[in-house]
Formats: sequence, structure tokens, C-alpha cells
Amino acid sequence: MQIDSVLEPLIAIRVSQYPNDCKNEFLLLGRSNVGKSSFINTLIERKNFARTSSKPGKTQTLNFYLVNDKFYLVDVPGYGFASVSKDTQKKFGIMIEDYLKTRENLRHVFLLIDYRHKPTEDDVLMYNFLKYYNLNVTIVATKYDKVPKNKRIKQDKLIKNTLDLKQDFVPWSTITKKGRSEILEIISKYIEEGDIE
Ligand SMILES: Nc1nc2c(ncn2[C@@H]2O[C@H](COP(=O)(O)OP(=O)(O)OP(=O)(O)O)[C@@H](O)[C@H]2O)c(=O)[nH]1
Ligand SMILES: [Mg+2]
Repeated sequence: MQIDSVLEPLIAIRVSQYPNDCKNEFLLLGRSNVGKSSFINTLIERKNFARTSSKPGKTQTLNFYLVNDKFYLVDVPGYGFASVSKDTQKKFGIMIEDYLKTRENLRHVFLLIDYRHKPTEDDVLMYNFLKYYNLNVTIVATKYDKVPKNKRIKQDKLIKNTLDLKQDFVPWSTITKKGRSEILEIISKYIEEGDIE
């Protein structure tokens, strides 16, 4: 798949503000600072189109990016960062839960985890929650470029064991663009299968 166009995001907090043109949606989930917004930029090959920051808590709303006039990438606030206040984290949590509970055009979830670390308790909870609700999930391990080659086998195992993963995850890097073509293929597959227009 080729990316031909991306529109400025439609921004929503409440369900009533979501786009209503019934296109397929792909949701990005993950800890704050894991690289959700960067993932969008790499995928669409636009620098800082989705706003990113080295400080956690950058994305504060649901942002719907319409790609190729065909599907939405949905960027959301991250979870689980102590420097983001409890009240704010709760608000973010409700925003995401509302989306997950109501969104019929959600086709697939990309759950991002940080390749450098053991998945956190929140990561495990989120993954189990998604599986429980029978959502299609791909695990994407970001910041792959930051782990030296000789540590990768150990890291692969740690991630698979901690999440009790039965499938492979996609190693990802915004620096080398590793994983990009694989993710585009996954999106294409779901669009072909699940056209809801
Ligand atoms: N080296 C490297 N840095 C990355 C990668 N992905 C993201 N980053 C960096 O990680 C930081 C956080 O990225 P964001 O995309 O803003 O993270 P986010 O998940 O959207 O964070 P919130 O909006 O706070 O939830 C930025 O400084 C990015 O440049 C990657 O694959 N490799
Ligand atoms: Mg973000």
C-alpha cells in the first residue's frame, strides 16, 4: 500500500465528536512515551505531523487521521506514566474505554510496547483486556534501534513470556523504519476483508 494523502486530524474527547463517515479504524494503544504518535509519522512518512515529545503526556485527545480517504489511524493518550496526574490518567482511561466499548468500525489494534524493557503491568492488563473483548491485536515493539543485536534474543523471550504471546510481535523503529512495510500489509489485509462502506 502507498500513502497518498493524510488529513489534519479530527479531534475528539466524547463519542459524539467521533467521525461519522463509517470508515475502517486502526487504533494505537500503549504507554505514554512509547511512540504512538511517532508511529503515525513513520507510517505516513511525514515528520512531526502527529505531534510527539520526549516528555510523556503529549497526546491528550483522541486524534483521527484520515489516510487515503479510506481509513483512520486513531492516536490516543498513553497510559501509565507517574508524571501524569492521577486525575488526568483517569480522564484518559475513560476516553479510551468509551472508544473501545462503542466503536463498531474499529478493525484492528496496534498495541505498542517498548522493546527495551519488560512489558509493564499496565501493558499486560491492556493486552489481556483486548483479548478478552476479542479485538484483533498486533503487538508492536518500538525503539528496536536502541537495543544492541546481542541483547535481542533475550529481549524477544522476555516480551513473549511476559505477555504470554502466542503470535509474533512486530519489531519497530522510527529511525530505520523497520516494521513499516509489515504494518502497511496488516492494514491492507483488514481493509480488504472488512470493508464497511
Ligand atoms: N530511537 C527511537 N525513538 C523513538 C521511537 N519511537 C518513538 N521514539 C521517541 O520517543 C519519544 C516519545 O514519542 P511519542 O511518539 O511522542 O510517544 P507517544 O506514545 O505518542 O506519547 P504520549 O502522547 O505521551 O502518549 C519521542 O522522543 C520519540 O522521538 C523509535 O522507534 N526509536
Ligand atoms: Mg502521542
